[in-house]
Amino acid sequence: MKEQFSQLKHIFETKQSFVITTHVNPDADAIGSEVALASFLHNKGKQVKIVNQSETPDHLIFLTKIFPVETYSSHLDHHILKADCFIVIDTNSPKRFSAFADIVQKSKAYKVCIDHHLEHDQFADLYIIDTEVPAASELLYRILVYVDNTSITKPIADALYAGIMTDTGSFKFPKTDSETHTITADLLARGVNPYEIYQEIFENGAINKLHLLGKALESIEMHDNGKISAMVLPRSVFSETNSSEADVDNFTNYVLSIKGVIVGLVFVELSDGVKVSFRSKGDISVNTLAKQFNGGGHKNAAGARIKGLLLREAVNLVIEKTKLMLR
Ligand SMILES: [Mn+2]
Repeated sequence: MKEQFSQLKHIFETKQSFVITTHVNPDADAIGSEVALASFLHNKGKQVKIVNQSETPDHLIFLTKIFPVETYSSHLDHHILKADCFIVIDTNSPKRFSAFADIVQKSKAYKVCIDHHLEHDQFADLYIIDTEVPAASELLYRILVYVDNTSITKPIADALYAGIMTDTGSFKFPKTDSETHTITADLLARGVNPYEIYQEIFENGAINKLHLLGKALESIEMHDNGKISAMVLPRSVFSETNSSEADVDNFTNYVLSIKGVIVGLVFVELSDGVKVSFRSKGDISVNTLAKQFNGGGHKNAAGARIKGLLLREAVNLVIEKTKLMLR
């Protein structure tokens, strides 16, 4: 890993203009690591742009005060095409920024991928991937410390903390280790106020999101003698509660909260298919399950998008495959 770190340090020193992106429907780890990296490079006198496929969700807009985030439209193509360096963070597949993946491919920019997910696509010149870290923000922290330990300002620390806190499920998911806490301690020493970040992310919700949650909890079904739970959200619940797919954020926690459940599934009907989130406890790997549906992710958390099936058909199929896997 030190080899890649030193290569990236060289890139930071020699390139002038950077474009940074992340995955569709970005979470706090995605936006947090983007704005931390952008701010770091900007403070080094670099030209930096963050361009995302999706809009920033409301509860993460506070992070864009650290560094602005632009939503992709074709007028940004020339920026992407002429950048010296293109950095993808918190995803390793151009499919997850498909709106401008072809422009990125055309661009002669040096391409870097910084991520913590399994099985990356071939598109970058430099991969810095550690699937053992719970958050891309934690990996980015290690990179920034390596490049210039003194340049992690309070706003950068805030952004990294937001990413680590949320991707570890508030420091409880299996990959949270002493290293995570050591890093978090250092971020606090740099001025992060945990309650401030918590408040921004978790105490700024809208009532419609709670109404959506109510309907989502009611929808939970149990299968395979209580080993599998499934939350099923048809499009109608979003119009009924005046909410959107982006509001489904942390609902996966609830399907796993049930005693005896080892695989939790969340199904969201999209305009062009069904989004499935897979979660598991302990040694059960849902990544292999997600792969059967052209998805992927981590051992205990993965996702896929199923096209060409109605919601109920997708639910039945995934539950069948999950039962088979558990057999
Ligand atoms: Mn992440």
